[in-house]
Amino acid sequence: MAARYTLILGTKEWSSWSLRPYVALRAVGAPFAEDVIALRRHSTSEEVLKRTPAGRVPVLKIEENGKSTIVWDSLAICETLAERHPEARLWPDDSAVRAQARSYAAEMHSGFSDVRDQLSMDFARTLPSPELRDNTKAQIARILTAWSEALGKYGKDGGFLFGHFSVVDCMYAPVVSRFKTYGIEVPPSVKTYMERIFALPAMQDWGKAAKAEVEAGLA
Ligand SMILES: N[C@@H](CCC(=O)N[C@@H](CS)C(=O)NCC(=O)O)C(=O)O
Repeated sequence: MAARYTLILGTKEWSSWSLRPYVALRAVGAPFAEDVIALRRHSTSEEVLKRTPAGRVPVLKIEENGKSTIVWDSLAICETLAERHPEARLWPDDSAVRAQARSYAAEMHSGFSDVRDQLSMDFARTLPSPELRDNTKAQIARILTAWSEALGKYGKDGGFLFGHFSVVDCMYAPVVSRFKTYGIEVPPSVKTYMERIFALPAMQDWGKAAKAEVEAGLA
């Protein structure tokens, strides 16, 4: 019997980390349930801790053969999905290219703290850019260089960072949203890439849900 997946997420308007495995799961095409926890509430940490001792979302619950497993951390979830669904080709086939792709994903996962801090994800909103610190500007420049290089080298066949849609696109999807929200200037090739990401049904659906949260006063 197929595994039952439940993705435990934070408020979609804000939860940049949750967006990554969401777009990965949608790319895999397996059905999944959602359990959305309201962030920035008194109850948030208690609710998250009920589901994972790590105290952070996202979490993927996998129920299979009478057993239930949880996977926490956005990159660990993307890795797990890539391994369980090789047909989705969430990592490039070629091992040297895959090593590059892993480097891009890891660079995002462990870095760009000023971008995260100053340009926090607010998916359905358009906001004025704050006065950017030098570190933030340098990190934006690095992201734009990395994207342009990947698109130039690997993007031709498919238009995503490594051509075919991959974990790297999942890891950077929240940055695509941040750049749009705050009107960050990007070169034309990156603009086209951002439009391609926004056109994904997964991003469209996430956007509708985020807008509904904003309209309901939940975010
Ligand atoms: N490294 C983690 C970071 C996850 C993280 O920081 N999640 C935030 C929400 S986006 C969280 O769970 N916050 C819990 C809280 O605010 O109590 C990952 O990539 O999954």
